[in-house]
Amino acid sequence: MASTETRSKKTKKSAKKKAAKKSSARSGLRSAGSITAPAAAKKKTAKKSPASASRPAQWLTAFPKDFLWGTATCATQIDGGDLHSDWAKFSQTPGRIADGKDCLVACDHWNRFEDDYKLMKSLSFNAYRLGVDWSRMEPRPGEMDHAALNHFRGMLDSLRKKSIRPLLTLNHFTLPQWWLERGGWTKESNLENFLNFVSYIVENVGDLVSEYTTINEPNVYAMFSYMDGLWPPAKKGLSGYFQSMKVLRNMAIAQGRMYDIIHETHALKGFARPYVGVAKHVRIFDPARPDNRLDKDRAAEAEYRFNYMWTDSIHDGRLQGSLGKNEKFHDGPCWDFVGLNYYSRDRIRFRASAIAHLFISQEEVKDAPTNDLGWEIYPEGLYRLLHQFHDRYRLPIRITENGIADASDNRREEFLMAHLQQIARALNEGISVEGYYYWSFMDNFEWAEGYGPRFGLVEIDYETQARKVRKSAQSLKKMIAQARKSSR
Ligand code: IFM
Repeated sequence: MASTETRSKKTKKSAKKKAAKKSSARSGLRSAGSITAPAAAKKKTAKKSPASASRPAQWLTAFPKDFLWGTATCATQIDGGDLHSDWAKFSQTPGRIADGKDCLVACDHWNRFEDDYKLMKSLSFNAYRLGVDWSRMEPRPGEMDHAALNHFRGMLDSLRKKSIRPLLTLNHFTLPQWWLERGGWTKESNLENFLNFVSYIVENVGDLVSEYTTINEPNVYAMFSYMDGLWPPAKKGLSGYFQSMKVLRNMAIAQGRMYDIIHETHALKGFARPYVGVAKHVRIFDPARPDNRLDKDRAAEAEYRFNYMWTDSIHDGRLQGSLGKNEKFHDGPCWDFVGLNYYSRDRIRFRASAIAHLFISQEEVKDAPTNDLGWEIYPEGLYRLLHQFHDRYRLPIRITENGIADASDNRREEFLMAHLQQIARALNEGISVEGYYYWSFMDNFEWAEGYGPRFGLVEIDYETQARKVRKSAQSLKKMIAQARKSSR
């Protein structure tokens, strides 16, 4: 929650400090990785990275044969060509995007998907989390674009032919501009439009996909769009805060309805049994001053509100915390698996002036490695969160996003290794982790930050649209091969 407050400030600062930070960030990450690595892994990785070792590193044996090795993307961030979304309009508004560029072309993936999927296959991935934009499918209310649907079916079919299992995200921030103008997620009465789109998609592609992440990062959307004014419709202040709670409440209600629609449609149409989760952005919240009572209290509040309030609601089928008064909206849990998007840790400090943020502020990272955006790199956080979510919900877990903005590609291999080691550690302790989807397959449009941050395993030259596989992607390919070779 508090991360937003300092995100844009940190981006600017990190650009200035980037060169100076690079070397310390690298060594810091190395130590973070080895501090948190299982003892056996420490020995193996001390001299040689597992990517270059001839014998598989011990920790890679933790990954089961059927583990899903994937990457993740989002339609708006890579596709291009969708003129009817709120982001098409917002990104063309002067002053909204850091580099002044819009998302109208992005990586032109909509036209280049076949080549991109071939590249994906060549890197050994067997899973892919992708999105479909509602604004592309229903550009005007009630007018479905059947040609766009057929094109999208072609994309799914191409994945199927390559034995890459799709995990489909039904809402990844972007909305049709017409729906936003009706009030978007703030009005419960609007949900009918969204659910019609969901039924349409599931009925028409359910033969090609059976795994869904319904909504991507509900909290991040509510925060950036309604509390911090950084994303459309750019609301903020106290009234924005109250609207953000309505957004989260309506998204939880939508989750219940989507869960039923997907399961019922698949049964009715004789499609494969579906598997439904969410992609939830989760963070570690630690007190900035470990012994300070107020910091500890605010860190616990941030953790509950950001990590758990929404997921507790969809797990119980009752609206919890600021989302409602425990009203029932669904018969029991409305997810089959937990999807975690993990990037970083926030150090939380009590701040009397942060009224609209419930006195929660985020301390700048000074003593730890960071990515190009200034986000702390903290691999052990993934292990801690895997334990917390496992203990709380007892459901299978997928890491639906985890990645690093690293334009130089100097830190990505170590980042991957350090985080995968934390997953191995959890697997060895009996936690069911089914898959890992690196964010992102390719560089892309990073929302209000524009095209600056480079998260991709594949580098994009936006002038020519040329794709170049990064060195770290080849290292990950080797890790996957070794894991497969050695898995139990
Ligand atoms: O690019 C985003 C994505 O859309 C949602 N999760 C975090 C990523 C990196 O910021």
